[in-house]
Amino acid sequence: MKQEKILIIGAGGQIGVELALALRKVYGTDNVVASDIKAAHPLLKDSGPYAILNAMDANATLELVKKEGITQIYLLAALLSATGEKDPKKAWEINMQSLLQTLELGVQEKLTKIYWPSSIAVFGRSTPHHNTPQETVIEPQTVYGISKYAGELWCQYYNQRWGLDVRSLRYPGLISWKSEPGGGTTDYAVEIYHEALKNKKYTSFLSEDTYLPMMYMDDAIRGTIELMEAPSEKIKTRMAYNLSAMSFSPKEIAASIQKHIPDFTIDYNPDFRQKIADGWPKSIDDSAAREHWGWKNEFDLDNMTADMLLNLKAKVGH
Ligand code: VAH
Repeated sequence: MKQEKILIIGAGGQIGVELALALRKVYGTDNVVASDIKAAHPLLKDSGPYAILNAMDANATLELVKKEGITQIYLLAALLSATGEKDPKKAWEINMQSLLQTLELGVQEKLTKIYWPSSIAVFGRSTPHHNTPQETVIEPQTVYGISKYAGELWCQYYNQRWGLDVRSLRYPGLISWKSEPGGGTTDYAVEIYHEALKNKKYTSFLSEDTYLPMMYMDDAIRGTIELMEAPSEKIKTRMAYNLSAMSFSPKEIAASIQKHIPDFTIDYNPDFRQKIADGWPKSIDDSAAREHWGWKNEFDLDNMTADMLLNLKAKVGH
């Protein structure tokens, strides 16, 4: 069987850094080329093949795919929900053009697989907010969500029309310590840990009872690789699979932190991101992923908090 060689586009982002490190453990360092529009993230610097690549540059991407003998692409470059609302046209352009170019390249170069992340941001106010089903009313209210839903439909089209093996997950909010989030509405759930260690207080930009579906990055990375390694016949949808692990509010994550830092305090000053969060589900039904390809989360709020604080203390020496 031909050795798989993976190109990660957008390897400098919150998911990309961790996915590059994890995929290198599975496929071998030299078989995973990390790329981003900017210089290598510190965790990727001097740790394997790296290329400066603009996800919008189709020619440069094709050249790199040919030069490196790439067989799979993980396309992670995107503007997230909060950033996207500040420049809707740019968000649509980047999120959609990069995907359409990658899908087209996948057919032309006969790539074996493509991964492209979607998000629970595809759901909007008209969607049932509790235990949101895999198939339901989908009317996204942010440009990010619109681009992710449109992208899911394009992935399904390229699979049905040309047989491209493209797979996708609707990630919830992701919490990580190795890599930094960028421009998301759920970023508060990462910032709070840093602030708890540094200042023992945090001002949340979402109100105290704003429940959102969330997941620890370790689970998200493992779930992504398990999806991509599942036999094709187990993948029953080429839209994106709902994926979830837990739901919590700022008040609940603060209480989880206070079990380790008793004098930690939180207050609330909701900003424009509150309106985005209010349009999203409170909890997700991910039974399809669990039944079709065996998805199962391993982290809940309290063991995530313990792991986050332990690793952040070691990383930043609080
Ligand atoms: C965002 N972190 O906040 C992303 C995610 C479900 C949220 O897609 O935009």
